[in-house]
Amino acid sequence: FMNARHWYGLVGAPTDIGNFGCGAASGPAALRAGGFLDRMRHQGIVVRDMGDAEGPAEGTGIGEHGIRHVEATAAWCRAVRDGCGQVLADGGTPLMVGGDHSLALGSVAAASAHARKLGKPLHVFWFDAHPDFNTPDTSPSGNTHGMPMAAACGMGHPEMLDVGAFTPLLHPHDLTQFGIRDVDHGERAHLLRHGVRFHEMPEVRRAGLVSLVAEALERAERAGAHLHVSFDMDALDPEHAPGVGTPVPGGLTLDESVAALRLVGESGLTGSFDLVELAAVREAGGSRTVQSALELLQAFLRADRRLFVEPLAVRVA
Ligand code: NNH
Ligand code: MN
Ligand code: MN
Ligand code: MN
Repeated sequence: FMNARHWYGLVGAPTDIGNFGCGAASGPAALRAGGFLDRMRHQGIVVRDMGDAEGPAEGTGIGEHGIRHVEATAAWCRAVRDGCGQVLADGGTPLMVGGDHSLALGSVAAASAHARKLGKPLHVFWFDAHPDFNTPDTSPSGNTHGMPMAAACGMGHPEMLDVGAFTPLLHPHDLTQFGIRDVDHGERAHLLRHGVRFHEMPEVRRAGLVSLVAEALERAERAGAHLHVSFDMDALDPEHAPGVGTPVPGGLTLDESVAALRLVGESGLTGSFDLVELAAVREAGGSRTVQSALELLQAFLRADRRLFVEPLAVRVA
């Protein structure tokens, strides 16, 4: 009979077009070289490697409001959208490994289209030092990796709004952010105006990451949501993840992040996952950031019991 075993499909996205030169293009190769697939296989977790999405190697220049490489960003996002969309269409859960965080617009576009087809709302959990809720007119840098969540919520450059089959892809109320500690002025105004739940570090320290995540999981579960989880490596304190483009002190510990992702995994609600901004090449000599990434993914995947459901015939034999 049909073996309905749950599976994850790794979609690599080797670019740093959203923050040109930041080093995140090396993320997928670094994770594979770090032994990710073997390590999972040894634990009975099958992750299929779908290979890397492809997009422009060069930037496409600086446009209005100083926005950088928006056409190239959109091209990469479309490739990621299609790669993740294929995994979803084949019944798997996409695991997008970046690459910079602009690419989450592509994975969220795939997730949102899939959720809509199933008649489910999309909820997003965003682990990051940054909300990535800038629009071209609030962005201090013009870098598109600071913009994907505003774009997903229907605000931004037309090229970015056009990545999805429809817009908005996400209701701001259904976006929950954790680990936030570097918010731009106009960005904060947007977040507050649109009612995004963004848990900044003082609140995380007061309430605890795990309990904030548990609360958000309850909401997602009540809503019957497709949950998309997006983990920016700079959510972690630089002690645990020095190899990122924009390190910000005072971040999440590896332990609390592992505990939180374990809870997310246990919920069985996750329909798509990103791990981004892994710029291991920025870390002198070491592999601390890759090790942290491996631990996070392992914690999440091992907790997802859907991966371990054996075919019924085997269980009753
Ligand atoms: N908020 C800044 C910007 O928009 C920095 C964004 N950097 C990130 N985001 N790494 O996660 O330019
Ligand atoms: Mn980010
Ligand atoms: Mn960030
Ligand atoms: Mn809502």
